[in-house]
Amino acid sequence: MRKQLAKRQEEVNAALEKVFAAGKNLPQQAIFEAMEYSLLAGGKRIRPVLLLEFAALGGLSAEDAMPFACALEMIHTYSLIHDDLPCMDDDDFRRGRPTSHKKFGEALALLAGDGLLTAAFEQMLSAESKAQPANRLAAAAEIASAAGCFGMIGGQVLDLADQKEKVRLEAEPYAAEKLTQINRLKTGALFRAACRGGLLLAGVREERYLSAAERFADALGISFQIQDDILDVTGNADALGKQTGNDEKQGKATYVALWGLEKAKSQVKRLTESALRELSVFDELGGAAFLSWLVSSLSERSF
Ligand code: GRG
Repeated sequence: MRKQLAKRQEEVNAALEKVFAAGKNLPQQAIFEAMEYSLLAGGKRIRPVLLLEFAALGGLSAEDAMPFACALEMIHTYSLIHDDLPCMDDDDFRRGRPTSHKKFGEALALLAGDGLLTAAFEQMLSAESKAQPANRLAAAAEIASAAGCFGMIGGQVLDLADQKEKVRLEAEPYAAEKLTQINRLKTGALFRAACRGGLLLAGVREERYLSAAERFADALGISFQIQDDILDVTGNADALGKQTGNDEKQGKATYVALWGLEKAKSQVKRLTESALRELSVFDELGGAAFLSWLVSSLSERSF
């Protein structure tokens, strides 16, 4: 299973390396350099791997799903670049390197994010793939909606508003609900897009599969975010490729601040079990053994 993940990650990396190859000798090559600097800096490639696996459940090959997997990773990378900017989280390190604005300045970092977002749509609409046009459209619409104001951007807006007001940690049920509402959008939306998008791209339209994929992604997205909060406290900066302790420094409302480490860890376990249960319906499509392994190993990740 670990080998299968490494193989998938390599396939995604190889495809991402090709995306901007044509820009290298153009007068505006600086933007291609900046986009590749963040895109090819590593990263676990979880979202594209999820998309490829859900597409495979619907019988679509990794090759034909790859433009959409790349698009999702490009959207994710744009969000990291913009989230690190001084006007947002103001972070200096990401994926083991100085952040985009530290390396290229704010203006080019902003444009690198814009360029990646735009190129993601170009990938979905024009890259070679045998996926049916109607299925490409359905998957592209799913991903667009997840990345936009009903999804990730909406979550970021709520997060910024809450950082200003400071979520009231003492009122536990209220704060946990609020945090989950934010994270369902900020983190969960791209996970949902990966899982549902992969199925839609493969032409799967049965509601029982699409809704199981959605519940799976919701549970995985929140557990991934809780684990991210835990690692900000207990993780190693070298392994994570970014500074730790940032959440506390910025006084952020996180699951660890709200619950403490032990409860946060038990919630990761509970949500992982829920995610695993949702995969059973996919036995009808040949089974999701690799996805089960992936979800379990993500719950124990240290980076
Ligand atoms: C549109 C500016 C803007 C922001 C959207 C997604 C997001 C909000 C901000 C990114 C920062 C952040 C902490 C998001 C939470 C989701 C998360 C845990 C991101 C890290 O994802 P990984 O661990 O990163 O998959 P790699 O580097 O492995 O791809």
